[in-house]
Amino acid sequence: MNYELYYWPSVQGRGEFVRLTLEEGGAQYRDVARESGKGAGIEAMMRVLNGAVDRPPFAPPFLKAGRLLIGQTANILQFLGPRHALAPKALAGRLWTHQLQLTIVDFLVEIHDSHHPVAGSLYYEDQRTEARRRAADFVKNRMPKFLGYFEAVLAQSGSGMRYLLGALDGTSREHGLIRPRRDLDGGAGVGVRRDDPGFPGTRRD
Ligand SMILES: N[C@@H](CCC(=O)N[C@@H](CS)C(=O)NCC(=O)O)C(=O)O
Repeated sequence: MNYELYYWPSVQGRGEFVRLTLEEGGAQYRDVARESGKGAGIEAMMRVLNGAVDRPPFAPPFLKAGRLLIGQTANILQFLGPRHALAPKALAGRLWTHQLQLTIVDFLVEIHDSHHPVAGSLYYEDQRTEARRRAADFVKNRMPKFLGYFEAVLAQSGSGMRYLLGALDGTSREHGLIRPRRDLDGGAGVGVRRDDPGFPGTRRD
């Protein structure tokens, strides 16, 4: 199967969850918006987002897999995981994996919102005062709660604190945790200029 990943080319963002999973699964894929030429680039991605398909996604990332067009990061990972032996096949394990990924997505949103508490369409510099208040609460209450939860899951996974899913090495969900860590280390969201035309909040002045 040749996949087509669509995501904003100038940031890692949520696209990286999908990219890492495809890489780990050894899948062949095109990173369409990062390519240039006919049928590629941001224009190709915007055509899909603007409804040139039957079931348009709301936002990137989205993945074409044959005739399927799949949006929502956790949904894409839920599709890819079992296909590439990166997630359990049994229902209970799949649901648990998906549950963890959805919790990671919640965490990611809160990380993002601590830098953009007023609006995602405004730069961090335009909401610095509110961000300071929000970040203080995030650091005091929310971050320890999320990280404490993931540590507790790691501790009971029987993998020596290495994998949330225990015996399954290198699963797509482990990538889920890598991504927020990069954000917490000062990556996406902290005043980053996202200059892709069409990116929500891209300011032209
Ligand atoms: N819940 C979606 C969120 C997708 C999302 O917010 N994508 C961002 C880039 S990381 C975007 O381009 N959003 C456009 C918008 O919200 O208008 C997911 O997890 O995939």
